[in-house]
Amino acid sequence: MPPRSDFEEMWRDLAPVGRSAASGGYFRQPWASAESELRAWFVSECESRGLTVETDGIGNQVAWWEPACPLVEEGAQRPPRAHGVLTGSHLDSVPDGGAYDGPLGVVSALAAIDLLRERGFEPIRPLGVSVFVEEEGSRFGRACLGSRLVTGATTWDQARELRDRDGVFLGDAVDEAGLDPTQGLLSLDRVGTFVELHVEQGRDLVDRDVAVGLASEIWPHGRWRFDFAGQANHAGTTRMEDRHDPMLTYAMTALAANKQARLAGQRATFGRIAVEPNGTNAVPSLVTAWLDARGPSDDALAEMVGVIAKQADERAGRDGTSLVVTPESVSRSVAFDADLAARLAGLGDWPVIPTQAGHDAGILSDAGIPTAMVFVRNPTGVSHSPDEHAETADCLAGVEALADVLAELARP
Ligand code: HGY
Ligand code: MN
Ligand code: MN
Ligand code: MN
Repeated sequence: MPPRSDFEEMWRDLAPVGRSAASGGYFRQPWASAESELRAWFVSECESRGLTVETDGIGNQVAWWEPACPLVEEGAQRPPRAHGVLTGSHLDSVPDGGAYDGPLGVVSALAAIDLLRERGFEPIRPLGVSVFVEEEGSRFGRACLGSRLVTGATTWDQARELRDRDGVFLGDAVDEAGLDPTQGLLSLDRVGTFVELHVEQGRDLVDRDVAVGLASEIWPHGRWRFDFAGQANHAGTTRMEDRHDPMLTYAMTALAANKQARLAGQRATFGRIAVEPNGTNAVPSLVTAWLDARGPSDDALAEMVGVIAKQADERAGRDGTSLVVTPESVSRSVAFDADLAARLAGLGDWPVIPTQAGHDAGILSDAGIPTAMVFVRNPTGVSHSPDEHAETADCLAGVEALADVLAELARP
């Protein structure tokens, strides 16, 4: 098998597929037409390497490079079950997101396999490349939905009732994408270790002036739905003192959240805001907003969100509005396997740094699979934006590092 095309050619092939027709930015919406093109892109890249792709009932994908002479331990009849090494990331994005968050991990995994083959590497453990769907939770609001379903952290019965902003049920969206959930989900039985390469979403590596790093932990983070209800009314004839305006309660809550996050050295962001009725000359009756909050420990995060919700409730009391807060997809802190991180960091003397971004790697780690993350320098640290970027030289350094990590994990 001749070495496949290089990283840059794959990157050029992928970009137009991921670019959304509407916004021109990167919005790869799970279970929409563009995403089936992404699934087809992944299949073609794998098959051109002689790797057979398995696509599960909701669109998660995995392709394995099977060893010619598999590792069979002393006295055993067959290789141990969980002895495969899996690497990969996601191809979906936030609305108008960046090109690197997700796709860099998938393209680098394929390029790392090319590189290992060029080096004449022969795996004695299966080496897999994976793509999990709906990692961003941009469509159905549940982050890492694909990997949560595969590990059982979320069940299909819980997930199928999720609805997107157009009211489409997840079950229907999956059907419309031509997928069949009854055929089951990817099995991780053979996965001994998982490694996700990702563009850094922050400035730690650029501040250290290094191209590659490993992850020590993922901050706890989550999403809380805030429903502010008031009284719809006329924007002109209703005196200010007679209003019960949920937009005011929301605005004061957003202010309070920003203040609390600054005071606590944490993160708090309101997004995905829906206003009903969303007119210019009507006081709305309902404002729904999702709080994305993140902190250095589970307790600190819970305490900050508690203060924000309490202050929001007090504000609602003053505004004559009401508030319901619903926690959604809260992820506890993830501490990656420290010995594994130290062993892999030693391969290139790479720093081991925390991240405040959630990843499928966190979900697999929570499921008990030894997991590591390789970060590639982001010169500005900007992410979840078309300005997200990584220099090609750093991306290629990431591919080299990932190849070294996979070789280290795949040896006896
Ligand atoms: O939102 C996150 O933390 C990640 O980028 N999915
Ligand atoms: Mn090509
Ligand atoms: Mn992201
Ligand atoms: Mn990501």
